[in-house]
Amino acid sequence: MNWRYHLALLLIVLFLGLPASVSSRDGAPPQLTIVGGTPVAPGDYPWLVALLIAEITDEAVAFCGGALIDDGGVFTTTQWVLTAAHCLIDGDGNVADPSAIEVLVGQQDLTQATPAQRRDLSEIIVHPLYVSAGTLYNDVALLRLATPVTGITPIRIATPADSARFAPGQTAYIAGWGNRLPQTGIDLPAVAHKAQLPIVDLATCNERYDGALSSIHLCAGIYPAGGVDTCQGDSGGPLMVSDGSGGFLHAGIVSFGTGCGWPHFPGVYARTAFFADWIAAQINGLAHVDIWQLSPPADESVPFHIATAAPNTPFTYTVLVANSGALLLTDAIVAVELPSGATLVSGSISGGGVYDSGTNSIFWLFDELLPGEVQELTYQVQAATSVTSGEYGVLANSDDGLVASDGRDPFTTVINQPRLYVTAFYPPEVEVGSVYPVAFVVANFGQGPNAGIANLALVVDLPAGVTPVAIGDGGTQTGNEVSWPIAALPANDGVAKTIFLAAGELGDVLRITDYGLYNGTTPLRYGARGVQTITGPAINYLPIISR
Ligand code: 4AZ
Repeated sequence: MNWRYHLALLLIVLFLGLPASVSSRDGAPPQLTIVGGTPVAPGDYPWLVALLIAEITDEAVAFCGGALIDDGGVFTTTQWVLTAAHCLIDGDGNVADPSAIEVLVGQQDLTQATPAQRRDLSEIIVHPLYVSAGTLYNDVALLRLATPVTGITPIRIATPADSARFAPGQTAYIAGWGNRLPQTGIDLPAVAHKAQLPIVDLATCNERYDGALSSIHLCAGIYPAGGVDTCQGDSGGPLMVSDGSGGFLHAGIVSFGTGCGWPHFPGVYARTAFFADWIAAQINGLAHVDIWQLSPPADESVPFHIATAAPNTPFTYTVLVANSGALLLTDAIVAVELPSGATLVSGSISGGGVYDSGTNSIFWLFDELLPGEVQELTYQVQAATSVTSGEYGVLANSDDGLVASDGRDPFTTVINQPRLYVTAFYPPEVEVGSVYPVAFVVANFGQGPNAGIANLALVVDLPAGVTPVAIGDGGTQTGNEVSWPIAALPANDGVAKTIFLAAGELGDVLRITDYGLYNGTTPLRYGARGVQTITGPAINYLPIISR
């Protein structure tokens, strides 16, 4: 039995049979949110569209947003909507049928939608490397309308050359039909809402998303205060920035976030500029190729982005190669340099790849890659200390000539070092008058003899006015901070630290968004998600009276 199993048992025990008591409350007042927005007026963002459930024809029911994008031809005519992949894919990975979706164009008010504004789709194109693994990666899709829209201004998509326009601190604009009251329920407006907020530095944002984000993501929010954000229902819609001459650029696609408008957790967007050439390839029917190398954890209970290994012990690299364009690719060459310090495990290369010691690289050749085809290639290496992926890339031939990709951010596998992860478990709703636990779980996913760590403290900032009924596991409270010393956390181990809080009154919201691990006063790792509990009604059981 490993510690994760113990943890699961512990959590089950925690949420059963708790003593009930009544005590005072303190919850944040609900905020109006897109989160924090105001109604869109006609003409504000003419390119803003809603994705509608096609089979509901007596009203316009929006489930996501999107944007009409410039196709490079006549500016006021386009057939293309840019949106998020996760709007179109169900939990089993099935892509929606185009006939199930309509796009509402030129109308910010769902109650005023006319049949002529409800447009059919002819095609859905989802990025072939879309991954949903806690964090969303490559959350990008295009919708081709059955007939072009004319007379509506589309938005131009940002390219890497525009990067100063969506640099940290720049003002961005968001709009959509998403939830305005995520703290306490669902309030989906009929009229789209809009707001403005700054772009947040990726490294700062990544502190709160546990390092899972990369340069294919973009964050926006008021940091650390929160209060303005996109939310459920805004997904797929545009994050816009100034183009410097009175217009807008499409800089991000609403993708995900922890909560909506929460302190410390900016909203996360797919970075449009990263996908600009992929988008252009779909619109123009061009060749395109993608490659992405990852070192996923062997154990499925470990978050996808955490890659650790023990010293001199084999672990697997996965290389995803996609024909992400519209044309057949031939004679594709995939080259992956081994990380410096790593040695190849003999016989571990999949799919006919060949190791060349002169270049310390593995090469795979493919006679043909069909449009949409994804090849998953693997090999194993081992190393004494942490390694970062070497150069990798793919080159292929097409009717457009050669196409190439250098892949994504390099990926580090942590070897023989601690890799800390902090998260929280809590009931989403609690009964009025009850006492309930919030368990903060600290895990060290590091592997190897030197991967343990000592002298940690878990520190939880409680919202003003919250007084724990009890603090378990040796924690102490000073002001609004509860802290637990953790003398040592061995490799591949974890602990839970629990506070017991009192539910307030019906509709109260309690949210803890700032907790993390410290070494002295140095923050090592912040909590990977926030805590939010909502107080529900107490259930009163009538006594059974026997006659
Ligand atoms: C969503 O689930 C979602 N706060 C969209 C945006 C954000 C969170 C969730 C950002 O569609």
